[in-house]
Amino acid sequence: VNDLESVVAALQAAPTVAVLAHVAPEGDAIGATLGACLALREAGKQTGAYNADPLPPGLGALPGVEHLVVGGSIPPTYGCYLVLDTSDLERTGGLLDGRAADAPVLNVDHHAGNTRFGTVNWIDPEASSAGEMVYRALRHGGFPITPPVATNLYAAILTDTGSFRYANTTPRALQAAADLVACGARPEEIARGLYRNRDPREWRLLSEVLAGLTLSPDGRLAWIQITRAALGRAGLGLEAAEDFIRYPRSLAGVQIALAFKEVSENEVRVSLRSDGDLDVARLAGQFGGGGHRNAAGCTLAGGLSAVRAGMLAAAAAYLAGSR
Ligand SMILES: [Mn+2]
Repeated sequence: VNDLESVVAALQAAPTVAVLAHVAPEGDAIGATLGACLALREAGKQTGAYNADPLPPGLGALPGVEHLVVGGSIPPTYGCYLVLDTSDLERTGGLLDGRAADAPVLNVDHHAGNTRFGTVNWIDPEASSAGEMVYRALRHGGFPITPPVATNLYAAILTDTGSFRYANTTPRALQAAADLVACGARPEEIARGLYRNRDPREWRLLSEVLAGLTLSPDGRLAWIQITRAALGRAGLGLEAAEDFIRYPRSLAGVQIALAFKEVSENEVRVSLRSDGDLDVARLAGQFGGGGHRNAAGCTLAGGLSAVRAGMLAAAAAYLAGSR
């Protein structure tokens, strides 16, 4: 019995399943959560979808999003917990704290650094996304893939492959996406929901953030910062800046892009992006974080300028060592 089969068997056996994913969620976390939740519900199970943090813009149109419970805790009535896209227990944001001791935790994730915190652990770093893994589990278990399920899983794959542009755009990812379209996912509608459904305040925040875009003297590092003050002026939360890192990343010659997000006066969340062999998960790991080779993050205690200086020095040292 392999890990995929153990997950499928546990899902088939469980009458009640709580589905959740990591804090500061994006399209993969939420699409995989809702896709799994709706499919299990369709199969006659009592399910619930949970996340510790508010949704970033663009995800409000996903089918079933009205069922998602944000913040708070999960009622202790579930017999099984399906945790998606979450590399370690801490990144559930405490959602598992009230669970019954005998309820299995199914850990389904594609982060290579996953800490295997589950009762069953199915970790596949080759998978493009948690959405692709949920798709494989549903197919393997003969669960129904209705149009709303397909829509969520397609949105998950679309998000984590950068709209089928990143190195994880594998034959398997594309085959899953093709099958999901055959099951009723509508690519044009999903892309419009994710990328063309924006609030003007986001672009006002973006313009302020991009005004501060900075490159290292050698042009290999680029970074932005999202301050509490700028968020306050825009009237938005940090989740609005979730994908701003794409702009420093898109610059010619930039090998590592960073976004410094001021969570509070004394806490900064850092997002990192790279291409090819440059492993920003290792870099984030030096600061207690993790992620994928080309997309990672960490949270540091300290003020914005101190955190930024320390992180940029580490990134420069890493680049110097990899020349
Ligand atoms: Mn993911």
